[in-house]
Amino acid sequence: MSEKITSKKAMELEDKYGAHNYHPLPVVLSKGKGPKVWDAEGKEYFDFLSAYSAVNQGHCHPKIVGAMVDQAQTLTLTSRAFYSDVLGVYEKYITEYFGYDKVLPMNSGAEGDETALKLTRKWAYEKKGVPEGEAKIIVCENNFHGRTITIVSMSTDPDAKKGFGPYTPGFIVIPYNDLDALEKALEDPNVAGFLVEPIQGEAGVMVPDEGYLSKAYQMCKDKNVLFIADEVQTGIARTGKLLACDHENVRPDVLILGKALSGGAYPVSAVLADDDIMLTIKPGEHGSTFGGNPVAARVAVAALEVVKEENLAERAENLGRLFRDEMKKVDSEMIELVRGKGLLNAVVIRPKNGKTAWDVCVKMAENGLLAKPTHDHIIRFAPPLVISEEELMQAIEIIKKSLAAFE
Ligand code: IF1
Repeated sequence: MSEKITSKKAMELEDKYGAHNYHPLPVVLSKGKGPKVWDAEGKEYFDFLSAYSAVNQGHCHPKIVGAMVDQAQTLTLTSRAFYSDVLGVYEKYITEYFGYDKVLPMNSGAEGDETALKLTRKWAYEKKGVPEGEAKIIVCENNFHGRTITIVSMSTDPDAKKGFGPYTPGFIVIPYNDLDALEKALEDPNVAGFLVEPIQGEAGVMVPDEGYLSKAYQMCKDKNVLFIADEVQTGIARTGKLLACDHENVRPDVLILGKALSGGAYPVSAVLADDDIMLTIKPGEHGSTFGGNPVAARVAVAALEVVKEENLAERAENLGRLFRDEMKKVDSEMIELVRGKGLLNAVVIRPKNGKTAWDVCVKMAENGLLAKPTHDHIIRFAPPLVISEEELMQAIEIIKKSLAAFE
């Protein structure tokens, strides 16, 4: 297994033996460090996807890897049938870090969302007094919360949803960034929660109007409805604050984290809430074999410490502003729009001579920068937050040069 293979061979193997549920760019990665990755032939790239914002702390961060290796050599898994001497330490750390009474540890982002949905339903029956089986949760059009049956049931994306029914009932879908629609949906007394991404990632980095989150939060409060923030992608310094909700001083009732909670080292997700909500779930009612395992616990503490020690939120805020300013100055007919917050940005591409966002991404890869198109015409630019200003400027030169190739 240690023998190195060529990029060509690696792609052939994935194509032949792996399910065809992805269509990757033709780049085979074999090493990463900080904001950079290298392919099997040793070609160097800036990583402007960061595994969809999981690698905010940079690839193979020594502190995170150090914690992981140390714990892996000591104790990896106990199951939750027993206590471990690191889980409680992590739980104290993360709850104080984000300011909640309790945390429920899971592994993937989708599991975090599922946990939040179950928690919200349980709270509705036990605390709000919604009749059993009648709870509804409001979600937004073009949401992305993962891939489980229930989560695709809330989806409005045909690729994610079609062919996977029958679907889980109990959701009300409203347009994103539409407070009137929210107000109307909140009239239903059986509504238990409003699940929202503070910035819609998969939809193409859709930033809502200023005030949307704070007003939505207040409207939920007025109706005794839980405000549930999916910060799996936006959270942990990516948008220039610790949480994207912090931009509007909103404290979600239920907070979902994933991805960068491990710095990309390990699947770690979490749901945070106060006792009144979290304690409605009792022993035996929810959990997972790996959730909160010792390696995950150590990795998450290290990943969160790195965010503070290296001022990643502030870096994202400043470098993000620089990125958007520089991109707005680029003279290319193919740039229709630049938007985003912190280092979660998107450029909307105007196709030219049949060349689309995909072609631009292929060209950028040739020139040493990796990014991924979403929805045909949008390119997401989200480098690790540890990227230096000098490196960011180098990366911007690559983007300019790549766009110029289509002029
Ligand atoms: C894939 C998108 C990003 C998420 C939010 C929960 C999850 C995600 C807000 C689920 C996951 C991923 C999954 C990844 C692609 C990616 C993605 F393009 F599909 F939408 F990031 F923008 N909530 N997003 O963004 O987390 O279960 O995957 O750990 O390949 O599906 P997960």
